Parts: sequence; C-alpha cells; structure tokens
Amino acid sequence: PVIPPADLAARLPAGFRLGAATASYQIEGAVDEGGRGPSIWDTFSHTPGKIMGGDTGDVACDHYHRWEGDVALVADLGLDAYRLSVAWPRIVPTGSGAVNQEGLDFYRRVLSGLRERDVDTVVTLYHWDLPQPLEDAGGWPVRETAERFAEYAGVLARELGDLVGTWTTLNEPWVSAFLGYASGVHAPGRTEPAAALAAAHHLNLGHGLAARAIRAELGDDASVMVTLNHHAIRPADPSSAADVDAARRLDAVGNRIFTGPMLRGAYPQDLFEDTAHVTDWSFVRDGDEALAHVPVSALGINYYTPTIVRGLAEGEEPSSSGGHGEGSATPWVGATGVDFVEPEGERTRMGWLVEPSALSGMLRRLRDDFPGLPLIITENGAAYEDEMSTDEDGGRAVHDLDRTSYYSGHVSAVADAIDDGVDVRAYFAWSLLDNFEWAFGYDRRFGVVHVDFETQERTPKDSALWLRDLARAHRDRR
Ligand code: PNW
Repeated sequence: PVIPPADLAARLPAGFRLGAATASYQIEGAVDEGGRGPSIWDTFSHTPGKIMGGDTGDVACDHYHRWEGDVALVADLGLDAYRLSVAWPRIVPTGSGAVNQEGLDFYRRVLSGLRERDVDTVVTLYHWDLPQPLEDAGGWPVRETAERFAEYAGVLARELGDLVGTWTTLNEPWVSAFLGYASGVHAPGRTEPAAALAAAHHLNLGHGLAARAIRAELGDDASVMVTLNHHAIRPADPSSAADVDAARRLDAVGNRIFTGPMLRGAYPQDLFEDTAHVTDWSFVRDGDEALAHVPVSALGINYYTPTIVRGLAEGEEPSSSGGHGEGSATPWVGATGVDFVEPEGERTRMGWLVEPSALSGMLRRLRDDFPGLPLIITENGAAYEDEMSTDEDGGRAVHDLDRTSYYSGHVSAVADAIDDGVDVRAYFAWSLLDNFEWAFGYDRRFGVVHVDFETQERTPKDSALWLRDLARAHRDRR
C-alpha cells in the first residue's frame, strides 16, 4: 500500500522540506587521501571479527571522488535538502591543533555544488568518526574530547559557515556512548558501563560547547541543532505498574540522559538513582549541565522502530536483547530488570518492526514535553533485500515496493502528527545511497539509490522515484 505522492504532498505544509541523508565514513572512502587522519572506525573496521564479512569503509561509495555525480543525483531527484556529515579527521587529522586545508576544500566544493543547485544543507559535525589520537587519549569518556570537539566546530563554522544551512552537532550520542563504550558493537569497541555514562556526559558537554563555538563565529541566529535517536518507548502492558516503570527506566538512560541536559539544563534525578550502582557521576562538574543547555533551532530525530518493554520479576531472565546483538554486552547501562518485547509484525532486514504510528506518537509526546521546539526527522528508512532487474529496454531498476511502502507509511505518520499540531519542519530519508552499514558492512542496503560496490554504478530505486515525485508534487503546490 503506497500512497500516491500527490495525495501525500497535499498533507505537508508549504515550506516543509524533503531530503535524504548520508554520513562521511559510510560513503566517502579515500581514507588515506587528502591529508585525512585515521578515525576510530578505520581501526575498528580493520580489527578482525568486528564487521560482518570483514568489510571496511576504505572505499565505501567512493564519494570522495564521485561527489560531483552524487550532488547531481540529489538535484536530479528534486530533493529540497541534503544532510551530510563532515569527517573530523579530514579537518583536524590528529584531533587537535593543525587544520588540514585539503579537507576544508573538499567540503567547500561539495557544499558549493549543492548551493548552486539550490539544495538546502544540514551538516552533521560528528557522525561517529572520532580522530584515533583522541580515542588514544581516552575518547569520549574524558572531558578533553568535548573541548577538542568545540575547537573543531569553531573551525568549521569559520571556514564553511557561509555555505551551511543548518548545523547539527552530534548524530545519535546514545549510539556513540552506549554502542561504542558499553556493548562494544561499534567503534571503539569498549565494554565499560561506567565509561559509557561518562561518554554520554561529555557528548552532552561537547554539544553545548560546539553550539556555543558555532554561534561565537556566526552569531546567535545561526541555525544549530542536535540529532538524537530518541527511542519510541512504550510499556507492553500500560496497565502493568512493572512495565510502566521499566519504560520509565529505559526512557531515563535512553532519552532523558540527553534531552535533560541539552534541552532543560539538568539531568533527571531518577537517572542518577537508577545508575548509582554503576557510577557516582563525579565527572559532572558544577556548571556542566548549564553549558550543555543551549537554545536549539530544532531537534533532529532519527526514527526507525519502536521499543516495547516489560518489567522483569525478581530473578527472571530477559528473553531478548532488544535488537542490539545477541550475546553482546547490553547497551542499556543501569536499566536493570527490563525485558524487550518483540511482537509479531512486518520487519525490515535489520529485524526492526515496522510501525509508523509509533513515530506520530513520539512526535506528539515531544511536542508535549518541549512545547514550541520545532522538530526535524533527520533520518528514517529501512534495509531490505533488493533485487536489480533489467527492463525490456535494457535499463536497470530496483522495484523496492517494501521500502517505498515504508516511506509512504512514515511520511504519512509525520503528516498525522502535523495534523495534530506538531511543528515538524523537514523529513530526511536514510539514506541517499546504499553504504557501509557499520557493524553490518555492505550486507544491509538502506539507500534509495542502489550502489553496485564493484563498479560504483548508481541506480535510483523505485523508492527514490517515489520520493522525487513527492518532492515535485509538494513543490508544485506552493
Ligand atoms: C543510525 N541501534 O544508526 C545512523 O545514524 C546511521 O548512520 C545508520 O546507518 C542508520 O541509523 C541505520 O542503522 C543506528 O542499534 C545504528 O539502536 C544502530 C542503532 C540505531 C541507529
């Protein structure tokens, strides 16, 4: 069931923007070129056993060399906006000190190309490629990393500020902190629960310091936000006090650990209580929570699937890991006695349940919790098993009805939230291109454009054509 683009376009307000997103390590390749230094993802992907199939981002989509064609692709699809990330190790190869002009030049070319084609930009400062020397000095669990991040943010604002529409400081700090330092399924692969909480704190601090550094360069009206993978958490049985409390505990370590300091200027008290057996939080200095709190122009939300929980009885063993890698350590530091419920239903190739209404529900709840804060869907999408077919005229095509229907359902869910008065300003599909899907390597395809990783040929899938028609129909209306 796919909604005709014209019908859906009519439900999106004038000024609403439709786009697609990518991230540097997932698409660029050219890891030893242009003066780039090593990142934690180079180290991690080259460590045997960490990535499915032994894949690395060494070549990825070769976007570093093919950026011009990729920018043209975005424009040809008629997208209003494109979200990309800057590789910190291309700008500051050793993590501190010397700035690499070649890196700045690369992003200046890309951003200029987008501007010439009238494509609005959202630039992510940190999509997980931490310069390796900063990890060697302790990584996000140490305070200095937040300070180095702010210096890098100031450099980007000064050098590229004239070309960037909106800045988003961090992509999914929950993933950086808890998959990187607690479950260890992401770089740098550490399994230290207390360090993961310290990482979360220094990511909060880094966000605040970086946003201040950007505004110090560009003025207070510079558009700055942050992107969270805010978890759409709900109790399996809303009438069960145990399930409701499990949902509260997960919301503390999954969501409010970031929205508290960043949007309210304080950690929630129940988070300190729930994690007291893991850390005493002595890494939080007086004034840090206020530093993390800056006015943001919008909140970026990455949404893929809901999280449904129940409370475990005393001594009861959990039945599932909540989709975070069977056998690996839990990323849910401090959330003891929580079990993840996996209801029957349609799932993507990641095993993630497809439930668009959970997105509208989360957007309404964010509106209630943070009235007046504009929201942007910075990522939403799905991996499916794609099949390339050759049409009668020899043209190649990917008829990804499953992905197209995922997009149709979720854009429609955004429209439902807008009907209910939620201020959602934009929607970015994840991803523009099939790319390096982190621990899954090239085995999971999230692109609306197919990439042949042998030839680097790009082929827009039917989902890309549907998004193109949606953007076109929406533009024709205004
Ligand atoms: C997000 N999880 O990653 C990222 O922002 C993208 O880079 C990524 O390709 C996309 O979603 C698809 O996975 C996530 O385990 C990775 O909860 C893992 C999780 C969530 C988001």
